[in-house]
Amino acid sequence: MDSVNESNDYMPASGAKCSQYKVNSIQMQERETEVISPKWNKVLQIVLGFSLVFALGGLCALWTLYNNKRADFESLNEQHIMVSKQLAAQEINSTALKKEFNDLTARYNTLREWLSFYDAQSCNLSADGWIACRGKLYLFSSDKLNWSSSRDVCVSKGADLVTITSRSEQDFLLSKIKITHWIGLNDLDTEGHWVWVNNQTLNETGVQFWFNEEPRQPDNWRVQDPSGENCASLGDHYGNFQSWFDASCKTEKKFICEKKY
Ligand SMILES: [Ca+2]
Ligand SMILES: [Ca+2]
Repeated sequence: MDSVNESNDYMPASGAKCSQYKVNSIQMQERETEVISPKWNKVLQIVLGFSLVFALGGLCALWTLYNNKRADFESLNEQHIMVSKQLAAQEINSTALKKEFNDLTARYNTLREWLSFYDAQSCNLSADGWIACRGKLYLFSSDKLNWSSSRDVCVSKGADLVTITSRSEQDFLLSKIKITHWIGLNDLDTEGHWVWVNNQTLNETGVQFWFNEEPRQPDNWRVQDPSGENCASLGDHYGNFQSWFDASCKTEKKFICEKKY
């Protein structure tokens, strides 16, 4: 019985020890918690603080960026409106200038045609088909020959291929032809250096009426004739009779002779 009692006495004692241990352990944990919690709280507060600062900084940076971009946009918008207004004003000026230019061109062409008609009226058919006009005699051929043969025919008649020295002379000749004709202009001696049969250069005569649209003339086109285009004609085969064209001298065309009288 004593052993049983001893045993029974022991058990309660041992249980009390366990309980005490548990109590101690809880108290220690609580103390640790009490000691640790403020430390982690502080860390968390610092982290949160930094996060807030960064977040606010980011928001400020975004706001600043937005405002800068907005200011740039408004500045560009003002510039765009200003340039649009300037362009509109220039368009109006350009339209007005174009209209003025077209009016002037129309008046110029009307006056030129009238003068040309007047000049033509003052020119008379002379003997052997020659037309006398302002101190010169002109002959418009009925045959087609190459440039050299054309010139030979003119020379054989005491003349030469025509030399055009003024707008009114150009207009008079144009009023008399329906197809392309050789004239006395060539760059046979030096490519690109155009001279009349009387050795006058274009600078000396002061006028030239080359075709001024694409393909601009003279273009010394070599496809038809590898030696190029070294003789000039009034008009071309496509119906452009208002201008000069360089062509292969071997081409056969009608021609215009000229001599003084
Ligand atoms: Ca040429
Ligand atoms: Ca040509």
